[in-house]
Amino acid sequence: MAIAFTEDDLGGNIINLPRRLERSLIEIGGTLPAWDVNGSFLAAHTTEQYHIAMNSVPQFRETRSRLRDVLESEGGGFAVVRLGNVTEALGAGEQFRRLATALLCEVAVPFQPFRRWPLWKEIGTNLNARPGLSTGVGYNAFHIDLVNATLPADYSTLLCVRPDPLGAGASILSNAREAVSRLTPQSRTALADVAFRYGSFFDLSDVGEEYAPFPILDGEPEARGFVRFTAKMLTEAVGLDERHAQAASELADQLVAGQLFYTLRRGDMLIINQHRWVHGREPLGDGQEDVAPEDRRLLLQLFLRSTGAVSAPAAA
Ligand SMILES: O=C(O)CCC(=O)C(=O)O
Ligand SMILES: [Fe+2]
Repeated sequence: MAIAFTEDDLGGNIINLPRRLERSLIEIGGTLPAWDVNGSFLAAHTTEQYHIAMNSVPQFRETRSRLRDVLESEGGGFAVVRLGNVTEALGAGEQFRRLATALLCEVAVPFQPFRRWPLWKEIGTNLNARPGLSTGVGYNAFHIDLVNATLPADYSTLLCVRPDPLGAGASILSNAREAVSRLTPQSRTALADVAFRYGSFFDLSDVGEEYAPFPILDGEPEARGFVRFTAKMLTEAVGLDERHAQAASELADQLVAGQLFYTLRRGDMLIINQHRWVHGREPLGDGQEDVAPEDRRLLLQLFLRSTGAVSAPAAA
């Protein structure tokens, strides 16, 4: 049963904007130009234009330092920026998306690894999709996005346009580094083997190469490496032998033992540092058939690449 954590429980990870800053962002949102992309990355001239606009807001600097700190500091690794009032004023269309993109440019570079989807990829609610998939209505187990790429996105962002009107679908988050530290040395040794697989890989850009099989623990420092994990590999037949399946399942248990819940509200932007935290989703509320499709939960997803991104490990 999901506990809805209050802002006090998640404390430092929730970033509320001062009213004056909200007002300035609403003004700026109306003036930001459309973005251009260069290959799969936001074009340099766009990031520069957005950067100038954001820096013209004196109150923004404090919020930016706090955001960077929450995403990078010891024990940190995810943030919820509360943009509800900004969405209220700008709507959830182009102006709001530009503003959210400009905010994210202050963290890292927005990019579009899936060539066939727009920069902000819609994650709607599809009653016919497999329940555990991103647009499904079921439990979406702990994972990092782009797990089978040698260079997954450094950050994954989920922006809530419409929460589940049935009140469910909380985001789940867990500190993967801490979960790993609670495992036995034997399990950690097994997780460092190049023995795990998940998913298909096609039509992707700037995420390195397909990594199959991959190690869950890559032995890299936290800033560079990943806990390359998806609990979905445990429920889908991927030919794991017993020792590796056991170690992966112990990690999944530890992730659940340390999990946090947060139900995104309209305008909430969840940013996850994928080097440290895994994420997922609780099931949506029962009875989605009775909710009009245009009222069902809708998120927008965007990926970020840290500047000075490191080179990808060579896939075996
Ligand atoms: O629906 C959600 O809240 C999460 C979706 C997700 O993690 C994904 O699509 O990768
Ligand atoms: Fe995800």
